Parts: sequence; C-alpha cells; structure tokens
Amino acid sequence: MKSKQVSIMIVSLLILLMAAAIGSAATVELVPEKNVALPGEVIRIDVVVTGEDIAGVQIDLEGNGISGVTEGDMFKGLTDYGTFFNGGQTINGGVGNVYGLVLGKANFSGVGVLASFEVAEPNGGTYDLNNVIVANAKGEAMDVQTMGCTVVVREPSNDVNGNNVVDFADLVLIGQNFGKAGAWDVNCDGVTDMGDMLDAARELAGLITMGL
Ligand SMILES: [Ca+2]
Ligand SMILES: [Ca+2]
Repeated sequence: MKSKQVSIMIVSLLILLMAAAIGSAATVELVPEKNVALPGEVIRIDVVVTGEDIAGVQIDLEGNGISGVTEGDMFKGLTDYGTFFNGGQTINGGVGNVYGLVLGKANFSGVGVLASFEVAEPNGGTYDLNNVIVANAKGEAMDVQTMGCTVVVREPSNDVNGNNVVDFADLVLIGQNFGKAGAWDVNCDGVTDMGDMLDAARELAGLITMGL
C-alpha cells in the first residue's frame, strides 16, 4: 500500500475517533457575566451546557455569596415540552442538587444555559461545579467535562500597573490590552475599551480622580 493511502486512512480514522469522542461527551461550564465586579455588585453566573441528546442535567455549585437561581433556556427552548427545574438548596459552601430535565420524549442538543445564579461576594472568589450528571434519554450518565470560574472584586482604578500613580504607562497598557478583561478594564464593565482610555486620560489630565 502506498504511503499516501496509509496517511489518508490514518487521518480518516482519527476524524472518526474524534467525531465519536465529541458525540458522546458533554461539557458543563460556569460563565460569569464579567470576571471583575465592583464591591457590592450582583453579577450573574450561567451554567452553560454543551452536548448532544441531553435529557437532564444536575449540578452542585460551590462558592460564596450565591443569592438566587433561575432556570436557563436549554430545556425551556424545547417549546412543545414542559420542564422540571429544581433550584437546589444551600449546602456548606454553595448550593446543591440543582437540576433540570425535560417532560416528554425530547432532548437537547447544542449549547444552552441550565441555570443562572446571582452572586454577590464582597471578596470575589472561585466558583466550581461538583456532582455533575448529564443524562441521556435512557437516564444514562454521559462523559462530562466541567470548568469553573473566578470572579475578582475591586474598586475602579486608572492605575492599571498598580504603582500608585496614573501616568502615560497606564494609558499604554490600556491600549495594549484593548478588548480584554482584566486590570486594564478600569471601570470594571467587563471589557477594556475607549471608555477606560478616556477615564485614564481624564485622570492623567488632572480632570478626575478615581480609586487612588
Ligand atoms: Ca500606574
Ligand atoms: Ca471598561
């Protein structure tokens, strides 16, 4: 057999194996509305589920300052069917036994939100998933990968490099990190953009003072 044919066969086999792996697995991920919050601010953390032929999902959410939960759109989007959603109960360090499932012979494929939590933790912190079960229509648990998130709480500040002075270096760093989240997002709205640049430029010009 020619080496080119062998290569094509190997590539085809790999694609088939990857497709099988993707088809049988689900991911459950915590996606915060923003990674940096202001002190006292309530932010939303979505439990985002990705997968094929999902009939029910159960999770525990570990983390501080969880103040509320609502059902997401993943099963509600199956418009001809009802859903059964349980917002869970407070456990040590979080909320346990949160689940949603579809009522009827239907299932969910794609990317959807199981639940949205409201979080107000003055010190920020890490949020993790535990006891995650993603079940198919037979009630069988699927392979699942999970991912937590971190929320940082801080005061707005134009001193992005933390050297206690607002100067041209801070403006350059804001410019170099346009579009990102992080310390360069001086007004803590989730993205570094012209609003942050103008805040820092105004403070550099002595027109305002923020956070220092
Ligand atoms: Ca600085
Ligand atoms: Ca911003």
